[in-house]
Amino acid sequence: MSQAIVEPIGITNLPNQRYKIVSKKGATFTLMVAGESGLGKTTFVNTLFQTTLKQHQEQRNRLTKPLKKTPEIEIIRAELEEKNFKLRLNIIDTPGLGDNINNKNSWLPIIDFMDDQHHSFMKQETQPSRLTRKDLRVHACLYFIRPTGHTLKPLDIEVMKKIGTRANLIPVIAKADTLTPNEMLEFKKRIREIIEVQDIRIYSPPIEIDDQAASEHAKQLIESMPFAVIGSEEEFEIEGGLLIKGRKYPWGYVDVENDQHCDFRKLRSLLLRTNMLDLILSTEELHYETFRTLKMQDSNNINGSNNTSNNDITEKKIDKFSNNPKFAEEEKKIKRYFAEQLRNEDYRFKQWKQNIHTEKNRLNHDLSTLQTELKTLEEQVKQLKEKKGLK
Ligand SMILES: Nc1nc2c(ncn2[C@@H]2O[C@H](COP(=O)(O)OP(=O)(O)OP(=O)(O)O)[C@@H](O)[C@H]2O)c(=O)[nH]1
Ligand SMILES: [Mg+2]
Repeated sequence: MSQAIVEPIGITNLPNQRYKIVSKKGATFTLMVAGESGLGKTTFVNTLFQTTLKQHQEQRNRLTKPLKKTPEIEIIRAELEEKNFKLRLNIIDTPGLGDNINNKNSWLPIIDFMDDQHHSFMKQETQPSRLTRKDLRVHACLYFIRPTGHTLKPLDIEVMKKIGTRANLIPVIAKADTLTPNEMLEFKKRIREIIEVQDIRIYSPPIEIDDQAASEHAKQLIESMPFAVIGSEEEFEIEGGLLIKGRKYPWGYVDVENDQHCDFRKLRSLLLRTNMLDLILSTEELHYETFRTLKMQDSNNINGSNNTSNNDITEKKIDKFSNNPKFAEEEKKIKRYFAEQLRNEDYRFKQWKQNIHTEKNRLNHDLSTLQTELKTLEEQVKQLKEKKGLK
C-alpha cells in the first residue's frame, strides 16, 4: 500500500530537528504495535493512518476491511511527501499476545522480528553495495496495556523488558474511553511506578536545554506517559456539522483527537513530528549498536582467540544463543559441555590442592627432623664445651 498525503502533518519539521542531511534522501520510519489480543492495535494503526493520510482515494486497502484478529505479523507501508521531503512509513502490526496455548512464548515472533531486522541490517552493511539495502529496524514499539485500572500482568512486564532492550519502547493504555479521568490518572501513576521498580527501559523524549518551547513539550510528553489512546475507524457528525473520528455512546461521544479525551494527538505528534528523528537516531546509536556489539562479542567468545570479523561467524552463531526455544536443545548441550568442563577444572584444582597439602606435610616433617638433628648437635656441642672447660 502506498498513498500520497493530502494535508500536511508536519513531517517537514523533521529536517530541522537535528540533522539537516536527512532531508536530501528523506527518512524511513518503522513503527511496531504489540500487546495482548483485542486491545485495539489494528484499530489504532488504521486510526493513525486515516488521521495521517486524510482523504485517501483508494479504498481497496486493509483500512476498509472489517476488523478481525491479526493472524500474523503484517507490514503496512506508506510514502508521505511534504515540500519535497519524503518519508517512508512502515507500520508493523503484530498478532495479539496471550492467544496461544503456551502464552509464555507468544512474544517470541515479535522479539525475533526485531532481532532479525538488526541482524539483516548488520549483514547488509558488510555487502559491497549498500544502495539497495532494506531497513526494517523498529524505531518505536507501542506496547498496548489492558485498561484494567489495576496493574500490569507478569507477561506485560516480561515482554516490555524484552522490547525495551531492543527498541524504543512506548507504553500506551489501550481503550482509554473505558476508564474515568481519575481512574486513568491513578492507573498511569501505578504503571509508571512498576516501570521504575521493574527497571523497564522506556523511551523518554530528550529535554533540549537551549530550546524552551521544545523542552516544555518534551516535559509534557514525559508526564503523559504511558499515553492513553482511543482508536476508531468511524467518523460521525457532531453539532455544527463537524466530522469527528471517535466512538459513540448513549451518553455522548469520545473524540480521538480531543486532548481532554485521550493522548492520541500527543502520541501522533511524538511519533510523526517532534521526536521521529530522535527515535531513528537512538535506534541507530543505541539499540542497533548494542545489538551489534553483543553479537560481535558472542562470535568472538565462540571463536576463542581467533577474533576474525568474518561475517559467516556472526551469521551462524547469532540465533543459537538467543532465548529461542528452537535452540533449547542446543543450549542444553552447551550448558552440559560447560558443566563438564567446570567439573574437570574443579577436579584438577582439588588434585592440585591435595598435592600442595602433601608437599607441605612432607616439608613440615623434614623441618621437624632437621630441628631435632639441630637440637642433638647443639646438645653435643654443649657437652664438648663442658668437657673442654673441665680440663
Ligand atoms: N472501547 C474501545 N474499543 C476499541 C478501541 N480500539 C479498538 N476497539 C475495539 O476492540 C476490538 C478489537 O480491536 P482490534 O483492533 O482488532 O484489536 P487488536 O489488538 O488488533 O487484536 P488482535 O489482532 O487480536 O491482537 C474491536 O471491536 C475494536 O472496535 C478503543 O479505543 N476503545
Ligand atoms: Mg490486530
